[in-house]
Amino acid sequence: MEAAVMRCSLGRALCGTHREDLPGCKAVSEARVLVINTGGTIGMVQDDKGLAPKANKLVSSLKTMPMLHDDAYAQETKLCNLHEFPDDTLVLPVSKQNKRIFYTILELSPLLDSSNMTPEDWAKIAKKLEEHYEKYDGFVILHGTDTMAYTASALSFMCENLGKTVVLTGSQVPIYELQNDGRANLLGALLFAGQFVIPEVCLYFYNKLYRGNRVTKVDAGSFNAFSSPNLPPLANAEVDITINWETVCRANTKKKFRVHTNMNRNVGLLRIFPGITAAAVKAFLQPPIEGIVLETYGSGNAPNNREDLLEELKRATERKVVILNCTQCLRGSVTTVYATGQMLSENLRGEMTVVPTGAKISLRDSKFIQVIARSLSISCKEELEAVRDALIPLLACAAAKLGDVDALRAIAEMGGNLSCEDYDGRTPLHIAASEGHLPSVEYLLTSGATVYARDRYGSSPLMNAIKFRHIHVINLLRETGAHLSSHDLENTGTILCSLAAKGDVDGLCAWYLAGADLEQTGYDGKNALQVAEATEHKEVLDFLRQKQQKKAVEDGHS
Ligand code: ASN
Repeated sequence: MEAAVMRCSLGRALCGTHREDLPGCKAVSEARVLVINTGGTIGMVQDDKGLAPKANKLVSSLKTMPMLHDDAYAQETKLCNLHEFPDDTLVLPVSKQNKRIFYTILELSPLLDSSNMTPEDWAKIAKKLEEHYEKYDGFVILHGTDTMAYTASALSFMCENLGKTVVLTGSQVPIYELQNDGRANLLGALLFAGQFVIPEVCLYFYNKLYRGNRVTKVDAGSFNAFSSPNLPPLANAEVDITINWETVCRANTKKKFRVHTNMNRNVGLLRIFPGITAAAVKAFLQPPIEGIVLETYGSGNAPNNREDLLEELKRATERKVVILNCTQCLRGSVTTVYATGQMLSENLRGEMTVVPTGAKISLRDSKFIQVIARSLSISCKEELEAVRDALIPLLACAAAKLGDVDALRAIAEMGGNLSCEDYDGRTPLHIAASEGHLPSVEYLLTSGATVYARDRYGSSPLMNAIKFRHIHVINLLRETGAHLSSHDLENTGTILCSLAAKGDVDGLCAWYLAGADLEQTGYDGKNALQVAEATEHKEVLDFLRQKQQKKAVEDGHS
């Protein structure tokens, strides 16, 4: 047992790789997911009044399900004590994509049937996301199906500059029953949250990943309970997982993630129907109502022979009630908006279907793609797209290596996804960060590149910038919300000591700016300052002492 512990810690201290990279182990990368359990049928049991949520039962039950918990591996990790996992952490078997996903279950209290949920509960969930945002790679929210689409939609607007995957899921039948949809839904949600950076609030159900603010519950009696009639799913998980990357909505920002929990409850939904009375509309629009979504016919039509109705709407707008016109149809959209206020006309989180205006650069316009298409005798659109998708990661990574912003822009205009990965899972942002090309990093961040991408070696763009000591890039990535993960931090103490021993101030400074704690100890219990004192590197000593004093002052203030 001792030998096993030693072998693991030594392997970790020496090369900072994952435990399954040790001799005789398969190279596997790791991810951590937080599962926030809010309730819903997935965790319900039958009591004398019917199905009701049952607290403190899910974790112990999941531990008995091999597809959702690899117990043998969990025992081994405990033995090696490599991670400081919170209680209630489970681990999936290694995925097809060679990922090991650890997930921790955070149970809210009380667990709710989602019919009982209110905006206060949405705020509670959003605050949990904010609190744990840096500690996890992705998030799953277990939720009842009845109002899951409402919560998903609300959360999508409450989460600003989201950079990580958030997936809501649940089930129609409790996970404890023999034939249920909970196991597959939870597994699928974990695989998306742990393996892909889809920076949206999504809803996963019956093999499909939907945009949270486009989905609706359509079936009370089928496992295939949700639909997103006006937007194709973001991804399908069947034999293979296919992600519709072009549809994925990105924050395109250099700003950090934040949540908004201040909600206005004085809003309502008014559906027009033949014969609706002006009195009903008037009553609905009375103070304190401040905004309504008006569900009209077809492409935004309402009776034009009903002066009485229009009069009530007009009076309401005069009182500054915001009225948003929305169609009752499942597909298509309205052509005009009655009255818009604040940011209602702006597409904030992909909630609107944007019809492209003006000339659009087509794939065929690209000289480069044309030449390749001709030499490969390609003519149809699908084949052209396949060529583009195969070439773009290489072209974009090459442009990032050169720091060629114009080339990156041209690739984006061709319809290329600048968050694409090369054969090593490296994105253009990884490459630009490694090279220290600040303008390219800046351009990529404002064009949807994610700071949370990890290559096949588990490295993030921030880790690459640290490695090559690109201070400005580190600062910019940090501004955008990049942070060291708990996995990155596992070996930091030893790395800092080794930099101190070598007198490498730039290296120490890079780690410091990236958010590392300079006082972290290495494998032998010493910290970088103690090593610097022993090796007498003056510059390193000055730097570390100065930072130590700064920290003491800050701690004194807090
Ligand atoms: N009533 C349940 C809920 O929404 C329905 C479900 O989860 N299938 O919590």
